[in-house]
Amino acid sequence: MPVLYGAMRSRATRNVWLANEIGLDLQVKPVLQAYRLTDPQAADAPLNTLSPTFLAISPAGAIPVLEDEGFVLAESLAINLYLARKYGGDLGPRDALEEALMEQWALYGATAVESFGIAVLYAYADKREDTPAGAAEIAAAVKSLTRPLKVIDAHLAAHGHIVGGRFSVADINMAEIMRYVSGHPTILQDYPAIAAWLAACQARPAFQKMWAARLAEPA
Ligand SMILES: N[C@@H](CCC(=O)N[C@@H](CS)C(=O)NCC(=O)O)C(=O)O
Repeated sequence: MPVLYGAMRSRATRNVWLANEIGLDLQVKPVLQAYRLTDPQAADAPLNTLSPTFLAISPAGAIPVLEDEGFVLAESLAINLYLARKYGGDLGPRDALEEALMEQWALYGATAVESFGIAVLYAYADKREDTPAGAAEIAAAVKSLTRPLKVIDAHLAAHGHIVGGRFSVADINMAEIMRYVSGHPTILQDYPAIAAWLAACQARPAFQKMWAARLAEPA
């Protein structure tokens, strides 16, 4: 059985969502982000991203990490592409062209969208949106997001899904990145195709099951 080292309040959610879609028995072994603990290096600290035993598996000290039949893989989007190819049937690519497109969109989401989405999410989550620094941070992130969100909105308006005209791992990867962006209360009003697609993705039972598990984990 594949094992995922991670926490539900981390990018592991995208892997758990995919596993739920497939019906894959993915065992989640709890590893917390070190910053969530008062003393991550205390002898009785739970397994965390600074624990030597975790660093032996993942030198980058980041979650999630997958272990499958002795094969170790980091990077949440790469993990999803791997799981979809190996276990996901039609959720994965049907051919080399779809595979390339799924990689293209995952990389686009990771490089053009994710960090700005996270900046927005944290500014609101930390209630800094009305401070001068917080407002400036949000404005800068929204500006950087304008071009990629236009591209993705037009793509979804034309095709309905990220790749292949069907729901796939490419939608899960982009939807989880877009979830961070949607931490901004109004930004998606300007991108109606993204808003409709994201709502449909998040209405899926496999997302709802993942989300319930995420909410059940203490912040
Ligand atoms: N690009 C990586 C990012 C991994 C990452 O930064 N994970 C965060 C949690 S979502 C983490 O483990 N942070 C470790 C820490 O801050 O100690 C991925 O997608 O897996």
